[in-house]
Amino acid sequence: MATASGPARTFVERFPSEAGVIKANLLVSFVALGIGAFFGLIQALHRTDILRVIDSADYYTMLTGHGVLLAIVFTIFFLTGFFHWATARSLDQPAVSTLYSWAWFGLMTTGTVLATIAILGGLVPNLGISADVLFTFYAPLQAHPIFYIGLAMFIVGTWLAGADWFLSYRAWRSDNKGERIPLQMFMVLTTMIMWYLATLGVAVSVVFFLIPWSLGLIPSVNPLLTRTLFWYFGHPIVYFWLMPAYMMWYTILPKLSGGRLFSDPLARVVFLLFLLLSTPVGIHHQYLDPGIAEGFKFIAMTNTMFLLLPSLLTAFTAVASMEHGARQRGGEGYLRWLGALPWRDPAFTGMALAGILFAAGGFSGMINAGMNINYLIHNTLWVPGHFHLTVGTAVALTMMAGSYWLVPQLTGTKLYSRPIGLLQVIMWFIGMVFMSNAMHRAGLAGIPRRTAEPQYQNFEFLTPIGSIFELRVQIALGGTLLFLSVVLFLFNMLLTSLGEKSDRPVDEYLPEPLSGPEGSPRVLDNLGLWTGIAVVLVILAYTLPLAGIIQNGGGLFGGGLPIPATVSAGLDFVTTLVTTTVNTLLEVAA
Ligand code: HEM
Ligand SMILES: [Cu+2]
Repeated sequence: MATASGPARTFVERFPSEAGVIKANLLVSFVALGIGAFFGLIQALHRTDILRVIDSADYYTMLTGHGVLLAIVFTIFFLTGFFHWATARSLDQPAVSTLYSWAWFGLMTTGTVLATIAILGGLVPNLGISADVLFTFYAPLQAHPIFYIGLAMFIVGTWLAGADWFLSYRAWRSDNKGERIPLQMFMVLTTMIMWYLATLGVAVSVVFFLIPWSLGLIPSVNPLLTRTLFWYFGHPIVYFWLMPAYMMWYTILPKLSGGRLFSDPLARVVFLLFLLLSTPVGIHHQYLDPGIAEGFKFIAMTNTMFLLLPSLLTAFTAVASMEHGARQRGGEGYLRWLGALPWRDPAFTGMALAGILFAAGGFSGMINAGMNINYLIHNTLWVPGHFHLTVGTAVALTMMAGSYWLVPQLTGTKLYSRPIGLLQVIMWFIGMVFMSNAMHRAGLAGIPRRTAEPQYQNFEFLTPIGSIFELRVQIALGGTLLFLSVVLFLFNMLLTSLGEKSDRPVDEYLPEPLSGPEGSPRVLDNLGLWTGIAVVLVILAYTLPLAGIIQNGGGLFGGGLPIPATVSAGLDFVTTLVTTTVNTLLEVAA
């Protein structure tokens, strides 16, 4: 880590080639944000029947574009840019090969362009290309092969990006034997290990089932299998979104507040818990799926509740670090210190507001996670209400806020306008309070998600308080504010990057934590060990459900196609192995 006496030069001066790669990643991310937000506005106005500019038949095309461009492209390109920055910065060393960095960026971008062409092709019926499969893309919905191929390229690109950071780490390690892994690097590495583990599921689904099926090489797939493989990846991707945001809350927010991170070892423990617990919980998205035994759903629920722990630890640490900062700035009292925080700084305020809405999202998430109350809100508008607070705000708003501090380091120019930045983050907060609160309430009234026409003939939705019309207006109003907020953000970023060079565009220095890694057990840095445990947990959580889905659900390819003998024998072997191990463990424990 750079120290107070350390290099005063800006990031772009020290690492010009890395800065180039990072800027390219952020550019793709922000373009996706702009297009995705525009689609979001169209949807919000359409399904509330306030303004209709598209045909209802095109709604799924928009919704797929919105989900893919925002939840996959915007977030992940931001992550790859941000992690590239964090790796170079925290190791204080350039990447091993700039050409290699451009190669993974190129692969990810090409994949994204292919998938986007497939999606937008849906708007031009004569083209014969479409991908109206939503961002969850499991069967039985089917897309044009170039959608899946693009997706596969994108994912392989992220794997190569991860390898870039591991190689940097290895180079650093050979010069720094025995030292603790710098905190940001530690966060990058644990996140990527989780990602490698999680993307295996989706890679198998895309390469072995969806691509051959969309090319007509196999006549059918087992829909429940592709769903399960999707959700095997679909829950951990939530942490792939959240980890960069957490990294900002742990390593940047304390500095913006005027203080220092409360505890470095606690941050490490949190990231390790995410590595261990993110993957063996995906079945909690499938509480209503027939074909998965209730017992497995119950196990997924229990694991999910454990997963709350690291998020609560994060909330505690973030608030403690902010309080420390406020007291450094002269804040006093039980709560009066809040007034001493730098509320005029859009980077700080955006992150703080994102944290507040994240807490609300955490509460609605607990409802989703409970196996029985989930039935109440399953597939209703409650669910988008929930995740616009989490990925749509905790992550998206933190990323935008972080950009106000990060981008000047890459362009060497000052932020174009702090007041516009401040207005932007506040607008996002207000817009989201309207949209998400109304979506939650609409969900409780039973209004379904994922439809252009959320009304049934001869049936009226009822709300205990307020009216359905009022909810529709709130969703439309909130959506409009959110869209305008994105416009302001992009405008500010564009003018920042076109601005004049400055010697010191932003204060880049990150202070050391109050409690450093020295006193913490070294086993925390033993990534091999933690990876091993994570793999075991995944095997325990998934072998039996997957075996059941394949053997009782019409085979690997559905439609009663025979399971290849080798696969079947392998499955039998692993199933027996897991059952015997679990039984032995239970006997030993009893
Ligand atoms: C301009 C701001 C935004 C607006 C107006 C907006 C609006 C909407 C609306 C109305 C829906 C529900 C559609 C339906 O179920 O019929 C939706 C779904 C969704 N939104 Fe947003 N949203 C915005 C920003 C975001 C952001 C920043 C993210 C993530 C980073 C996001 C991710 C999603 C996802 C994943 C879905 C679900 C798509 C599906 O069901 O397949 N949205 N959005
Ligand atoms: Cu989940």
